[in-house]
Amino acid sequence: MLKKLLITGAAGGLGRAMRSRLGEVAETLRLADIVPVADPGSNEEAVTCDLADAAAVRAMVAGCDGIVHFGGKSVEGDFATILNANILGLYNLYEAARAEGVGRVLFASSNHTIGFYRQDEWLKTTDPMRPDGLYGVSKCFGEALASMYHDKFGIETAIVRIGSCFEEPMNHRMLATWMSFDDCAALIGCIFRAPRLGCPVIWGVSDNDQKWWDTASAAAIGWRPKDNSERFRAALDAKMERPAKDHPNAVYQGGMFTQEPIHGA
Ligand code: NAI
Ligand code: 15L
Repeated sequence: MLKKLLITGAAGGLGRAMRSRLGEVAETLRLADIVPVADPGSNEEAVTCDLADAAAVRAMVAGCDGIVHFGGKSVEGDFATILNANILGLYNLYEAARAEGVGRVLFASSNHTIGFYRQDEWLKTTDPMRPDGLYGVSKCFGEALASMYHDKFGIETAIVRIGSCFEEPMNHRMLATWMSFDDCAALIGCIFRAPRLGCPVIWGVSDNDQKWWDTASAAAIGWRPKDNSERFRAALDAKMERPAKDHPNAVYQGGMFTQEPIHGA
């Protein structure tokens, strides 16, 4: 069990969902975000911190023995925002981890590192990246940064390419990309309990009937996702039309992100 686990982006969707599920991973959770984190409990500390502020990030990391990095811009946006939150912010985080001797990180990467692959393609973690926008490119940078800090300084990172981690899939594409909150929490437990981690890329996806990604690298650390999006299919069919076969949500793994403009250009 960790003494103190830092969760960045703790006020966001995943941070809020994971808070109550990580009691067996760490004695204390340090919950950090650029916006105030609500209602810290007796085993929680709340920290307000902009990832772009190197000194504040160093203070946020000090005293922690693991990091779950959810913080940053989580969808497509203008380059200045992505640059500060996801590129400078991640550099600041790894420099702080190095200075403070934190040895293990979960980096929340994304399926948007490979979003321009088509949905009839089966991917391994070793296939070349095909980002679908500036957000995806920032996650490609993050994966490369994590790899460098592992090779140069021995900091271990689980690079988790999350599909769609929400309460339930919100459209037909997400039947293939969905990861349940419980599977995500179990994955975090496996990452911080593994005797040796290294720097694997792991597809963050549940055991869905429909999927596009080879999850073997997750099995190596003992993660066996249990949920399956199939139970939501009938309700989705009743709620919305399936996308036409030439619609981006039916063609590309990254769905509509492939159609986003370059914001602010
Ligand atoms: P979210 O947008 O709900 O949460 C991100 C949090 O980061 C927010 O609370 C925001 O205030 C904080 N943040 C933004 N800029 C910041 C900065 N400069 N300094 C400090 N904090 C900052 O996103 P969500 O859904 O919780 O995702 C968490 C992470 O997982 C993100 O990095 C996202 O890219 C990644 N991810 C999530 C997926 C999902 O389906 N939920 C899918 C793929 C990746
Ligand atoms: C992501 O990377 C986003 O953070 C999340 O909000 C979803 O859009 C997800 O990908 C997805 O592709 O469904």
